[in-house]
Amino acid sequence: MLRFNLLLCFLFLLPGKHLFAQNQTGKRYKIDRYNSIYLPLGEISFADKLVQFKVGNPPPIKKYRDSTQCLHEPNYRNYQTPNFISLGCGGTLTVAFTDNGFMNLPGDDLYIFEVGPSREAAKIEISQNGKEWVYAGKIAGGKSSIELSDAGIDNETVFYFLRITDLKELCRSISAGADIDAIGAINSVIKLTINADVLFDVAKYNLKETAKESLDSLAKIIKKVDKATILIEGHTDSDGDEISNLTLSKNRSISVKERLLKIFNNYEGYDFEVKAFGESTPRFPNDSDENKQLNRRVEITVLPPKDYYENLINK
Ligand SMILES: [Ca+2]
Ligand SMILES: [Ca+2]
Repeated sequence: MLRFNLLLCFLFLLPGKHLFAQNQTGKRYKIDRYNSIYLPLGEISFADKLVQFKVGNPPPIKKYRDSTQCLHEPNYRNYQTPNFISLGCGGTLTVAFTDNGFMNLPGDDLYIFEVGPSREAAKIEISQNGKEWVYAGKIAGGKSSIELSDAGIDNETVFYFLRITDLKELCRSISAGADIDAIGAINSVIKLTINADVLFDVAKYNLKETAKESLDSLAKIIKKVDKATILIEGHTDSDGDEISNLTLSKNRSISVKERLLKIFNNYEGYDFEVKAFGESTPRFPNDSDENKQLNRRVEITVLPPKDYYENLINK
């Protein structure tokens, strides 16, 4: 046991370039006997919480009705082993992503691990908040990937909820309805927003002493992935003039980047991008102190690494 602890200490002391023993976040998952799909942010990319399951009619037999079987990484073995959930004819499954979100980025954005001998059709809808839903596409005839551009989804919104509705194509089998093993977001992201007041004094861009703690805990979340583009976006409220707000948000974003670089000890798996918005993109109207405080913020988005997209283009 002591030796094990010593080893752990040693791992933590390794210099930044070896923040991770090896790059391994991005993972390839089998989708059938011959094919696989690569998820650039790996394990976190899957839906991890069941929101609601409304079994269809007729329903599947009982052993195929365990709704938690659609969560986390895929683990389908064969049709006899109930490692998946059958929706039943017209059934609906709603899930949430808790340690990641997803968005429309280049290439396919979602992959539904629909399993079993027959590939049933299903409608996919997505939501930011679990209340308002937008149509995202359809899986049918063995096509299980979703390109959000095809449904006219913008490339800024981060979504956290997904709903699958069986389209009643195959209703008679013992596993009636679409059979879902896992729900993966190819274009997974981790979006973190910090209130600027936590990090900076009014009109200043050097980090407060107390900011370090917040950025340390933020860094821990980022470290769930070992290779990524980290986008840092600074925003202010509307007090003061536009140009100085733009400069302030830029300088603040750079301060955050520099601090993160230091925490990560210049680890080379992360590429940083900084964008300044000043007061141009408030989240709320700047009409109360409370709203202004919410508008003063730094948004950090962890995105799949650049080389993933370069490989997509070269394909
Ligand atoms: Ca997840
Ligand atoms: Ca896309």
